[in-house]
Amino acid sequence: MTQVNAPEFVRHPKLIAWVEEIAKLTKPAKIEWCDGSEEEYQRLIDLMIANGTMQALNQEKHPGSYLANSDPSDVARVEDRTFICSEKQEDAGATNNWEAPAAMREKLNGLFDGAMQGRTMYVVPFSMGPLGSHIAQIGIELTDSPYVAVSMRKMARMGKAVYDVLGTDGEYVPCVHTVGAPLAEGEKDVVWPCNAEKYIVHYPETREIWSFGSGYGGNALLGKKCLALRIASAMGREQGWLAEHMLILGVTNPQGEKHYIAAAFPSACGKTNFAMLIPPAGYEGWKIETVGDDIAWIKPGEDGRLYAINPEAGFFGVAPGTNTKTNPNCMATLHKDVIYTNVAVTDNGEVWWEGLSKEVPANLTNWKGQPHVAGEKAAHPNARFTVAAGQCPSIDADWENPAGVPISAFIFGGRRADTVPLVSEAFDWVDGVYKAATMGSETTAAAVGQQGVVRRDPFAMLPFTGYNMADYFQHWLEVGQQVGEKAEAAGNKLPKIFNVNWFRRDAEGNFVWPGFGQNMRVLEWMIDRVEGRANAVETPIGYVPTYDDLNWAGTDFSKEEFDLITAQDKDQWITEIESHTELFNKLGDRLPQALKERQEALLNAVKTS
Ligand code: O2Y
Ligand code: MN
Repeated sequence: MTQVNAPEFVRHPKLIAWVEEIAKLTKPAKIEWCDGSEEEYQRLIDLMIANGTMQALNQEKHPGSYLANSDPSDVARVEDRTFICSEKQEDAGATNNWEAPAAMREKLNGLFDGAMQGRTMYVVPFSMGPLGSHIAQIGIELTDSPYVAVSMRKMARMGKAVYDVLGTDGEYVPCVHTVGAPLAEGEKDVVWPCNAEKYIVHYPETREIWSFGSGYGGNALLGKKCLALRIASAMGREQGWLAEHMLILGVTNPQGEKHYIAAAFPSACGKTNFAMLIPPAGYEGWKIETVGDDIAWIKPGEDGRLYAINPEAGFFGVAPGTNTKTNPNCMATLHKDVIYTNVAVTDNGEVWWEGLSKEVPANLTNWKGQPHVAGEKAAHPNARFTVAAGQCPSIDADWENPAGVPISAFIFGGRRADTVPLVSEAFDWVDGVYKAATMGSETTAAAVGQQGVVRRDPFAMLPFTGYNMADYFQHWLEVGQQVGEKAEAAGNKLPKIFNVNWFRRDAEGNFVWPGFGQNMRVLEWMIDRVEGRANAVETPIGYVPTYDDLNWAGTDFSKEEFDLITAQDKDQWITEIESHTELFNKLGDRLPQALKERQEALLNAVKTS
């Protein structure tokens, strides 16, 4: 059997025994205990360059940056291969794939048996959240992918110091990952090993993660979607906090007043752009600062406010569409030390993707490593960059504050061509929970499957809730109830809840709202609503601004365009609200009564308007 040889900085007998147990099962040729050092990072990068998994980019243009092209079959999260294995099926609920833990363990034991043969098993210690923070959680990922090991170093706090926090008996989430491509003696490796069969498995009750067959993103970097959302959401339910698919940003007005906002948009709907927004002309003196772009852990404070941390240390953002106009802060973040995946590259070693520039460079090699053909995509639509968050020019001074930042408002936003107006404010917490629970959005390339079809994506958490979605709604209602009571006692207020839709289209199919920096106008109105100084009109679906309630300084966006993007069509809304029944029926008896009542009241209000 492969020698485990734990280094002296690992002082946790149970952990060492677990590594031994997994090594016995997966039979790697070698075990490497990662220490998170720069030397180790560079050695793994060089190893991947030598075996063709990575290529160095032009080091003058992209210092410290590298490109990996995945297998064309392994390019996105695989929702239909993602499982929540709770003892009882109803605890996973109708929106999750489920299998009994014992049956799944048997299946995985078969698949993992010898799965790492001929490969090195890396032991990757990481903390989601600032090291040692009471909000942070520690994970140990065992993986046979050096790409995963180096990516984890950017996306989490990874390295030796994690073992200091763990000590001899600290708790950690065990995460086991294999690309599922054992190498026989003397067999030549492929550049992106993976397996056509994939399993992304979560045991929320024992808090374990097992991933087989993919080397890509959320399927393989197990701290992100698997731990920080699916497992953490289940922990949060037990412990009274929230793990959410949300960006966190700070807004400061010219008077120096600062508010933090958490916003949930479904995958690939502009969370990174919104988190790094630059206020447009007319907003001199305003500042947006970034705490996180994808995940928020939110805990009630004693003062009745909700405090949020970003559990991640990096950004794993969508490259296509990112450019100096749509997201200048992101482009500046990418100035060095980036791992790109599935973007195109010029013959000069510079990266390129659709939307980076108008002109397509000549002599481009596409994400499959072939000469680019005009009219085809050069980068994969889900091509990604992996980069340390600390490099972002708009990073907030408190982004690593272990206590978190206080949240003034939540935003929920889907991608909808019609029906849903630019912005509306919920009447109260329950109404906000209803709106978030029934949010619909057109699907994107972030996950494998049909794109552009409207599906219900409650709280933008459909693929990420680690337990029954109906219980998740109930949890949100209870947090609101409990925090609301504390807030009242302390003279604070619950965060307001808003809905947005940046993606409405006109009759010709063009987007009406310019989005990006212009979203600042909506943010200002929200902040003023929080402060009780902005006007709004009551409509059946919530409070909305009139044209005159938004600040149009520096733009010629017309009232006609505003009317188009804020129109509420009665028939569309009746169809919309009635269509929520499909989700509610799916969730069955555990759906909170308050949400059923809210649907009836809303439908009635729209019908009689
Ligand atoms: O994880 C992936 O493979 C791509 S999807 C993704 C990546 C970063 C942030 N969010 C998402 C998402 O699907 O929400
Ligand atoms: Mn996401």
